[in-house]
Amino acid sequence: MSSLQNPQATQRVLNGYGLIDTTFSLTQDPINMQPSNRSFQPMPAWVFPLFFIIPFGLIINIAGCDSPTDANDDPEPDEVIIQDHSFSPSNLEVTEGTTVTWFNQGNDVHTVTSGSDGDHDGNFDSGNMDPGDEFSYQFDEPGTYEYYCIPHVQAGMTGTVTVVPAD
Ligand SMILES: [Cu+2]
Repeated sequence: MSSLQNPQATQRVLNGYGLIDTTFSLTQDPINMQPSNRSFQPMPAWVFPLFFIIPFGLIINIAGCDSPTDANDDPEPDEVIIQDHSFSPSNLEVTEGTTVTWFNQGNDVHTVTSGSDGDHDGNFDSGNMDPGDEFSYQFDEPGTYEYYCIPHVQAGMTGTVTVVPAD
């Protein structure tokens, strides 16, 4: 039988088992067309692990996101959000030994600099923090620690960390 007498068309489809080539005889009634030949092309072996790796990676990403992502998130008890141009909360109370982390979620450069009225007392200084930067400091001694932002201290961008003794 020559191909002229039995013209065929091949359609490659992706179903749940992989790629399947389906060959139709064009001389058949198009309405009742049945596949006359099927060749099975199995899924490559490297595809199968992706079904597990991709969803698992997404779960890890979501679970790992415990730091605040925008200014509307509530800070954790040991976190301060830096906004344009304030610290939130501006007065944070922690127990001794706590490491406090500041997150710059504003659009400007800010600093976390210990002291008051623009006078640095030498305890801690973040240096310039670009948007997205963070700075941590561990408070080992009970007391009241004032700090300010160097560029914006005149605008009242100040904060306090109150460190209380552990029980
Ligand atoms: Cu500032």
